[in-house]
Amino acid sequence: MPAALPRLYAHPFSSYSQKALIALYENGTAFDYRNLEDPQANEELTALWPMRRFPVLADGERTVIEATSVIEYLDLHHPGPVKLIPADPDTALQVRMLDRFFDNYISTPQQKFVFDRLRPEAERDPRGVADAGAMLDTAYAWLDRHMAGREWSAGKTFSLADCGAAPFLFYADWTHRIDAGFTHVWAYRTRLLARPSVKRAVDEARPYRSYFPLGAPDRD
Ligand SMILES: N[C@@H](CCC(=O)N[C@@H](CS)C(=O)NCC(=O)O)C(=O)O
Repeated sequence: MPAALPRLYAHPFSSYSQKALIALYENGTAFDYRNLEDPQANEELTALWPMRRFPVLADGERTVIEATSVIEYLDLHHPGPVKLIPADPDTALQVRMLDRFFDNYISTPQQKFVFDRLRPEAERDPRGVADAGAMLDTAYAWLDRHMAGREWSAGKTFSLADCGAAPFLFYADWTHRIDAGFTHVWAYRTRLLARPSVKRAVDEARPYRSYFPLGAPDRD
């Protein structure tokens, strides 16, 4: 009997899900998409990971939480032609560092805006949202300098770091606009969106744009 495919618990509109999906699409990895639109998939997710944050990958006896770890796991156990974690240890270190940058300083403040909007008005945190906006501005400015002369965010090839950068910069601009003066960030965001794996993830998420709590703009 052929081995069961790894199962990815994910939602097409979720940025962290897209991060893992882009890695799967890059390598054409076969997987069972447990789309969280399905209540049954939600029940399975709760049983696997009580935190209920997604994506989660289940592969045989293994459960892998956290999008970064999902991509590291795929690289190790289901490798394909595209090496998302470079073989050279020092380049891999740079990739992991940039991956942390995109999670902590682009996605985390972006999610602050979204989670805050989902709260009842009386429980909102305007100071926290203002701080998140300031963090995004600092992160955009740092990234603009970092991306000068680069095609991808770490090393010379598309990597784990770019898998996260794509959805995070996509939604970050919807949430708290990237200043037009940050030309290197804009060129990078455009390059990411032209990548077939990213384009596919963005297209699959289109039917769910009404879910964006801040109101999806009519672009991208
Ligand atoms: N640290 C997690 C974050 C995952 C995350 O925040 N996922 C969001 C969707 S983009 C989620 O699970 N939202 C549901 C919730 O917060 O209950 C990772 O890297 O995978």
